[in-house]
Amino acid sequence: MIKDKVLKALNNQINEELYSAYLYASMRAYFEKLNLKGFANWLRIQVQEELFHVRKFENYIFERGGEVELYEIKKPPKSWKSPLDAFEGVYKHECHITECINKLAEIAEKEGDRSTRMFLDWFINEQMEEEANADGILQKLQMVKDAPGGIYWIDKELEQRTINPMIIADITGTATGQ
Ligand code: OFO
Repeated sequence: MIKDKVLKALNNQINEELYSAYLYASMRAYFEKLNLKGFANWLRIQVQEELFHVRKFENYIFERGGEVELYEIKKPPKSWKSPLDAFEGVYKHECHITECINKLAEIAEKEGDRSTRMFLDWFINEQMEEEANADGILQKLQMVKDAPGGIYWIDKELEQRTINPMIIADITGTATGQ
C-alpha cells in the first residue's frame, strides 16, 4: 500500500502538471493572437505532453490502490512582453518541474518506496528532454533578439513539431506496455 506522504506528493505533482498544461495553453493563445502559428503549434502539442504526464501519474496512483485528488489550479499569466519573454518562462517553468520531480524522488527514497522511485525514473529522463527542448528554442530567440525575420524563421521551424504517437495511442486507448 502506498504511504500517505508519497500519495500526497504524487497528487501535488498532478497539480503541477495540470498547471503546466494550463500555462502552455495560455501561451498558445498569446501566440495565436500574434498570428505566430508555429509557436502556437509547438505549445498546443506541449499541452498534450503535459496532460500525458498527468495521466501517467494518475495511472500509477490507480495501480498502487491510492486515491487521486485534484486540487485547484492557479491562474496562469495571460500575456508576455515578447516571444523571448514567453520562452524564458517556458524554460524557467521546466527547471521548476525538474526540481519538483527531484524532490518527489527524495520523498520516495526517504519513505523506502522503491516502486515510486523507479516509476519516477521516466520523469527524470523526460525532464532532461523538456529542459533541452525549451532551452534550444530559447537560445535561438536570444540569438535573433525579437528581430521579425528571425522570429519568422523560428516560427516556420516550430510549425514542424508533431505529436508523439505514444500520446495519440494513450488518448485513444491503444497504448501497450505503459
Ligand atoms: Fe513539461 O514536463 Fe511535465 O510538467
